[in-house]
Amino acid sequence: MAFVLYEVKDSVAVITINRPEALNALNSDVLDELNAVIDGIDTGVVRAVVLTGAGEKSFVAGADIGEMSTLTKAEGEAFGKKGNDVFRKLETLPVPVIAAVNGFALGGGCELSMSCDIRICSDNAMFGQPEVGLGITPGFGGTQRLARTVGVGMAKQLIYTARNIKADEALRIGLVNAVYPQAELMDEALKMAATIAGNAPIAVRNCKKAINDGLQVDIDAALVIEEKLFGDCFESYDQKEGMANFLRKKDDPAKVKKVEFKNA
Ligand code: CO8
Repeated sequence: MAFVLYEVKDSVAVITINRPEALNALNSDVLDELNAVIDGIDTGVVRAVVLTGAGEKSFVAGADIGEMSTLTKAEGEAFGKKGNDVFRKLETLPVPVIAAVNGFALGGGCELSMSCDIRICSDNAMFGQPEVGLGITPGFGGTQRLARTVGVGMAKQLIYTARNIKADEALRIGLVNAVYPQAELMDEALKMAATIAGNAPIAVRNCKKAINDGLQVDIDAALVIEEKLFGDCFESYDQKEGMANFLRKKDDPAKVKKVEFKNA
């Protein structure tokens, strides 16, 4: 693929938006390729995904302004749906996705990062929803996910003012979980992905589903979702071996070992 790179190593996948000459801006071709890459992820093998942008300047500097500039109302709505469908597919991917935000995450770039489970960034990262300065609204989920991520008041302030924020402010408002020097960002993302990949895959997947689905409903319904996904873990090899390992350790600390979870 020309615009999206994909590699898998040791059950961790790395997706790289690869259009550095346009700061990895999302045009239709990039979105189509990202969609195809997500469709191709084998979640029987891949246990965690890292998403980043090519180069050291930009994660994704937004949707492609040139492509959007001549859209009709109907085409604008269709383009918004195209992005929303791809981002929602990423958000509901069964395995966790870590956004390693290595620079600009503006407009559609900020929105793409918010479709990921976890965001970490480099110290040169910049986040923002500059759309109202371009005469449009955030259209790839920003009005919805930013409010859900940093709270309604902060989201409204950022969106209405179109003010971009640096990494330290993104950390302070909870938009990212951690900030690293640029040179360390990918190693840290891969380390976190490896930690996730080393845990019981069915349990990790069920946690993601419980959190995501539970946030869409009231607390009583949410707890039922949790109960079902909790129950679903039982009778698996991973549950039996994970618990047996703990009991063996209690019995004799010399028997301590790292459980090799089998995703079964
Ligand atoms: N779209 C297209 N091209 C872009 C974009 C973009 N979003 N961002 C950067 N580029 C291109 C530039 O045009 C330039 O290309 P060229 O070399 O051919 O002139 C190249 O990338 C490098 O950019 P700059 O020279 O501008 O680099 P600077 O370091 O001077 O500036 C900035 C970097 C500050 C990131 C600047 O490029 C910028 O402001 N970019 C636009 C950021 C922005 O406004 N993003 C939001 C776009 S709107 C959006 O994402 C809406 C999402 C929802 C869509 C819903 C559809 C209906």
